[in-house]
Amino acid sequence: MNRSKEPIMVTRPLLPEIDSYKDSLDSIWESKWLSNNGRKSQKLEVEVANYLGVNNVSLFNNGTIALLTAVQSLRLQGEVITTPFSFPATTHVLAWNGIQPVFCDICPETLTIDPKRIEELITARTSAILGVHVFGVPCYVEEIQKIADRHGLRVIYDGAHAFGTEIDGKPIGTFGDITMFSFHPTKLFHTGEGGALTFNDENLKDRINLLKNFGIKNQEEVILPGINGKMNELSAAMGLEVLPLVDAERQRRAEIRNLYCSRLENVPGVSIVKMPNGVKNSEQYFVIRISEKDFGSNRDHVFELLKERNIFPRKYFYPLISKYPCYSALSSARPEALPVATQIESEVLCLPFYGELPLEVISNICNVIIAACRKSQAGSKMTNREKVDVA
Ligand code: T4K
Repeated sequence: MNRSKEPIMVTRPLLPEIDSYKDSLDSIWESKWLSNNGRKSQKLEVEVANYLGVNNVSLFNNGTIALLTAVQSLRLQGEVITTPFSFPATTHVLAWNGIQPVFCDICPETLTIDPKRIEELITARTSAILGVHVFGVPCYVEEIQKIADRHGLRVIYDGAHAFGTEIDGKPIGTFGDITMFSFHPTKLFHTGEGGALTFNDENLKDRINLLKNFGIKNQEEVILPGINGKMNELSAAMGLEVLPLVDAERQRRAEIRNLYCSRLENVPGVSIVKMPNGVKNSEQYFVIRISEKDFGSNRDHVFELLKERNIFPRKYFYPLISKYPCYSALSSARPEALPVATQIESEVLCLPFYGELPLEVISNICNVIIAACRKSQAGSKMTNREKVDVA
């Protein structure tokens, strides 16, 4: 098993050579320009737009403030239909904008918001749909857009995990009104902390850029109640160093994913969260579900077994957002209204997934899971008498 003292985490940041980063810091020192739309962030904005294949990008200091600003920029109000299966930020940005989240169940295959359940949740107060391309798996973007068009709603996507995802060759950041990307160190592409919005409507650019800079139009006019969402130059410098490393990291992660898949594919009770046909994988997470009935024991058991071996997978996204005390009283938060999400939250497990991991470690993780399944199944086939004898 994992004999190294070094813990195996769910992810590790992709880091450039330190000397190369130091060189870019030198140029920041020389310029004495650390923030407020500096040269490095201007350059990164262009490079991110090229990588993501989008026309408009606005960089931010983190993904949460970017999403908060996206909601502001579209002047959303009332209610927004969203998924409970995500990171807290997705729903919190609605609450911070004085909007009531309305939770919609998810699809068992993609774990994204279920378009078949959206329309029944629309009321006169609904202003938008906020979907999450969770683990980089795209939402059903066509169906969602049709619903939005039928009811005059806006569409925002939380694409925190979807850097580089494409659907049939079409970049993920081109769907809906606005897409948010997170550049946190746990993300494939990162800027230390950071994020971005992408959008098709050129007219949104001024409003978004004003909102992320306190609403300052010029030294004499402040025209919107903005926030400080700007990316600083040290983060932008990190981004410029990390971006050229992303494709090789994706390739390496694809190798790791293939090994996980080949070892775990036929383990009873284990299902792998996969990209639908035609989708380019962002390689952000490797996610399995463990069905207790077929596996013989549950997700938490596997989590503990790995932890004992100094391996730390994560139960993203457990608990559901709808179970947080700040949202659980909402009628859409009732577990009966969210049967699929409620089932998934008890099954899901994100396994360690980053390029530096040796394939031997991946194999060892699979061995632990396979052995747990065999042992649990043997145990569940024993009579009670035999179980007492074994104990
Ligand atoms: N929407 C979605 C769907 C998201 O997943 C997120 C963030 C957001 C919105 C908001 O975007 P940001 O505002 O964050 O840009 C981590 C990240 O902090 C968070 O960004 C991410 N999602 C979430 C899925 O994962 P935690 O609470 O699990 O972080 P933490 O500190 O436990 O780190 C996880 C593992 O990563 C550690 O076990 C080790 C490794 N790690 C982490 C950091 C910070 C490192 O190796 N180095 C590091 O510097 O939330």
